[in-house]
This record gives sequence, C-alpha cells and structure tokens, in this order.
Amino acid sequence: MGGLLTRYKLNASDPLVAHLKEARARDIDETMEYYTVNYPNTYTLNYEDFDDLFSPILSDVTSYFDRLSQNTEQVDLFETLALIVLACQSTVQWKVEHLFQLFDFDNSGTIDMNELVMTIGAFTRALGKIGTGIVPNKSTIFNVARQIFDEIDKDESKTLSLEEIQTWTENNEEFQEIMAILSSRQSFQLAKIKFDKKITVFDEIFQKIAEIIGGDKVAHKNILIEELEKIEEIQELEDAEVQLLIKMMADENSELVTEDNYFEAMKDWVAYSVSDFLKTGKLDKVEIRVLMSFQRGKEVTLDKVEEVMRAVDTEKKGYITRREWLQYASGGDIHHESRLLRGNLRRAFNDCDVDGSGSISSLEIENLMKEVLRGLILSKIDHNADIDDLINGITSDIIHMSEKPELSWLEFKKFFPIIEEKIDSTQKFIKEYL
Ligand SMILES: [Ca+2]
Ligand SMILES: [Ca+2]
Repeated sequence: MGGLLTRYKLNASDPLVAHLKEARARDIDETMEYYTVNYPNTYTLNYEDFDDLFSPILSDVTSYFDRLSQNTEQVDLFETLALIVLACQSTVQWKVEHLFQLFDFDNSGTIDMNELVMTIGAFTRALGKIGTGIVPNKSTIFNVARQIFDEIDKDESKTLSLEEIQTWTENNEEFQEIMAILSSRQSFQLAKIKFDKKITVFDEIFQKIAEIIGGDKVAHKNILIEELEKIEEIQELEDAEVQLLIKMMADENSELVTEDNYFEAMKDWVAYSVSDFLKTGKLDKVEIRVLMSFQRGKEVTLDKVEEVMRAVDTEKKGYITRREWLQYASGGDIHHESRLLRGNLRRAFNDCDVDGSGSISSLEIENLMKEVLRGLILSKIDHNADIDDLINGITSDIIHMSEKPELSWLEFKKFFPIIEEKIDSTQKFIKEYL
C-alpha cells in the first residue's frame, strides 16, 4: 500500500484510539441497519445525527465528533463507519465483508475503481484524523487506489470481487497491521506473514555460514552465535534467553549445530516472538490462539487453546511465558530424538483426547504408546524384526507403574525418561540379537 497507511502514527495509548476496539460486531450491524432505515442518502452528519447513530457504539461521542469533524461541525459517515469496522473485535474476513457492503454503492456485487477510491479515501482520512491529524490529498488517494486496484484485480476484469479482496487482504501485511494496531490483536494470517519473513532472515544466516561435515549441513556454534547477535531482535534479549535458544539447538558440549535442530529451535522461538503482539513477554489465550492457528494454517478452536493452557499454564496465571512455551513445544528436552518422541506422543495424546478433558484412559495410553514406539523403532532398524513383544513389554511396564485408570498429559509426561530409557535398551537389544 506504499506506506500510505503506516504513515498515520496511531498512538495506542490515545484514549480515542484505544476505545475504538471496544466496538462489537453486533452493534455495528445494528447501527448500519438503523442508518439505512432512518438516514437514507445521508453522507455527512451533524452532532445530533452523529450522537443518534454512534452513541450505542462509541463511549465518548463528543470527543470523537470533535476529532473527526476537525472543527467543521460535520462528520463524514463513511469515514466513521470504516474506522469502527477496521478497529472492532471481529475477524479480518468480517471486516472486509462489511467494508465491501458499505462501499458497493451501486449494489453491483463488485467494487469498481470509483468505489475503491471512496473506500481508501474514507479510511485513510479517518486514520489521519484519529492519528497525526493530517489527511491525505485527493491525488495521493487516487494514486494509492490505482496501485491497490491493480494488485487486487488478479483476473483483470476491471472490477474487484469480494473473494479477490479477501485473498489480497490475507497476504497484505500493511493493511492487516493497521487493523491489528486498532484492535490490539493480530490475525493469524498477519502472524504468519511476519513469521515467514523472520524465518527467511534466520535461514540466510545459517546458509551463509553452513558447511557440510560428515554428510550433514552444520554450522559452528560459536560462529552462529556471533552472527545471530548481529540481529537487533537477538541483541534485545537477555543473556539467559540467548543461552536458552542456543541450548535448544545443540547439546552443551557440542561444537556443531545441525540444520534440522537449528530450524526446529528457531521456528518455536520465532513463533512465540511473533505471537507476542503487544510485546508483554507473555502470551494470553488470544495470542496463543493466533500462534496455534498460524502453525496449523487454520483458525483453531478455543477448546484446543484451553487444552494447551491447562497443560502448560499449570499455575493458572492466565498466560504462558516463552520458557513455558518452548518446553511445551519441545517436550522439555533439547535432545532431538526425545523431542521427536515427545512430540509424537503429544500429538497422539491430543488425538485420543477427543472431548478435550485433558486426560485419557490408561488403555488409550497403552495403545498410543504402542503405535508411536512401533513407528519410532521401526524407523531406526533396517530389518523386519518382530518387535511387537518387546513393545508390549515396555508399554505394560509403564501402565503398571502408573496404577491409574486415567492419566493427564502431565502425569503421562513423568514417564518419559523411563520410556526413553526402555526404547534405548530395546534398540540395543534388537541390534545385537535380532
Ligand atoms: Ca459496485
Ligand atoms: Ca476482478
């Protein structure tokens, strides 16, 4: 969008900016209906009309009127509505759909160039008034609209369909960022855009210094740390955090970091950073939902989020720290093999826990262990040994130890060191005797 939107330095601590996000989608719908019935063909509002229309949505109508009218005694209806739609607590899809309805003046079911100029004009002027106080001029708005129009109109039909606009929005960082700042929460698509950008930077760092040693692509730990510390984001971290990041990539006594371990650690790390939208160092339920959604590529349900909160935030603080997240994401161990095992067990556990209660029966535990262990051991040995008896032995041992009809994830997790030890000895036994 050529920087048109980001130039309106929105001050999140300005009460008029901060309170916009309190608007509820349902109230906006009601106001729009009320407007259609009671104010046909009205585009500018005096104070009385403004108060009549927006007092159910805006907490301090007078202040908003003063700011948006810039002392002209008149407020543009579309500027106000566009602003509230962008800021409210609803999904990006909902917002785009409502803007679309609002600015499809001829009800053609598409947005043409004139309508887009009106749309861009309305919300950039509103952002200007609520932000720096400076509004863009007509030719700037036209030029930006022209550029955006061509970007959106993928099928070159010279009209914009709702679908074209939704697709463009999903991938447009600047537009998404404006909505995110106004509503103090980001969409998972925005988080994904930022995540991909950051991972590309960290990828370049690794590739620049990587070498092939013993058939593996690796980096020397010290050189890697040096390179990482040139990045502003890493410089801002506390020493203990950098240490934690490095520990996730390689064992303490190892001089080399493999490409796989680097990315596994970096992805968990960046996912947390990106999801911490308000930079508080804590992720609340809404932010965890963003994190889980962009990792899975679709909006996850609140049930799933609560399940993770229950497992990780055991003190019920209401948020998750970076350390807690990394322990959860990695299963609490830096060793690649145990991470893989724990990750697989965690996934299998979640799949079994269909009602999301957080615990599953020991019979289910026994079955999922058998499946995961079988997959893991068979991937490591290259002959068709009959390992079922060995696996049955391991799993029934574990189940006997637990002595409970049901296990929560955390209770199950306590057995991981024992499971790993047993897998280890089983693998040695297979190599030697089978
Ligand atoms: Ca139209
Ligand atoms: Ca089109």
